[in-house]
Amino acid sequence: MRTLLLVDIQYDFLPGGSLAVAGGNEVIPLVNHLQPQFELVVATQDWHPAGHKSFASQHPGHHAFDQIDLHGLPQTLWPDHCVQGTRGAEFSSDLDQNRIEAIFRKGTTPEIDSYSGFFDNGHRKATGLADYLRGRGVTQVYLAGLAADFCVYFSAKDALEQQFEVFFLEDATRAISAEGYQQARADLRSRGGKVLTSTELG
Ligand code: VGL
Ligand code: ZN
Repeated sequence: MRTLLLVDIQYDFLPGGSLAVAGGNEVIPLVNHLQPQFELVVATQDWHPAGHKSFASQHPGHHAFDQIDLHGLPQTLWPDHCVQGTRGAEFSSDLDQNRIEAIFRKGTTPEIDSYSGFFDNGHRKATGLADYLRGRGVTQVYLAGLAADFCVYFSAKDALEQQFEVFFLEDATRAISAEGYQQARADLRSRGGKVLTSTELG
């Protein structure tokens, strides 16, 4: 049993959003087309309280994309994004949501960031996604969405650690940084993840 995991297809990660990923909008028609090929479609949603500590605005003297130490973890500082209840946190209205059976929110704890749909960045708290997927009989996780080098990558890594077979749908993602994505891609392959394009979907 396989699932399509749609990561963070939210306005703030799309052109015009506060943390826009170049070409992010281009994945939407593709994932809409892919959804009927999966028995189960699940989504993640970045869902930060206002004033989240991953926001550069909470660290005077720092700027967006600076690296800091946050309670012992390396943290990239981001522009304010995906604040609960704002339009930027909503899924794009172009995304077909009718087949999404469950939505897992992340990044809700103010003091810790959460890239993966499975765990926060300190691996302290699970979202319940792994147990949900196992409960549905899923063994294979196909990933798409934004951003390839952050939330899609960290979700894929955790899915591998959780013993799922992982398929990274490369043409259905876009990255924040091209170099960061090349590293992420190599790392996933070294961990046994498969990187493929949607045309190779059987
Ligand atoms: C993401 C940075 C901060 C993502 C979320 O969805 O890739 N990136 N929050
Ligand atoms: Zn975030």
